[in-house]
Amino acid sequence: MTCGANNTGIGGGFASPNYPGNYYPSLACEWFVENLRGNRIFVTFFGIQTQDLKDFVTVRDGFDADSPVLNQYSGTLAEFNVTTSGSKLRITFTSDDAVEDIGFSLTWKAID
Ligand SMILES: [Ca+2]
Repeated sequence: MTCGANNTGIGGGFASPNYPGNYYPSLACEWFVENLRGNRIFVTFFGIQTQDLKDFVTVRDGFDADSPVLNQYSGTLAEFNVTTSGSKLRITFTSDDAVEDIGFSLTWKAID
């Protein structure tokens, strides 16, 4: 199942499919976030819960599939923040074919 969205502007939010219910198996989601004024992007993850070492949230510092990985997350994490170095962000969420959890929810905003 594909999912995800393009996000532009000064702020917003999104979550894994079906949040706060469990996400679905075999996901390949891609969210793109861009601040068109060129400001950096500050992201707040309200925790992450995925099947450890099977289902991953990957945050890239740019739009490309090979943009530098800021971090890759799996398992259970408490709330935390991530800040980009530029004005573009790509977040990928992938799940394998069994065992789901609630996934993640986040907000983002442009910062000076
Ligand atoms: Ca899984």
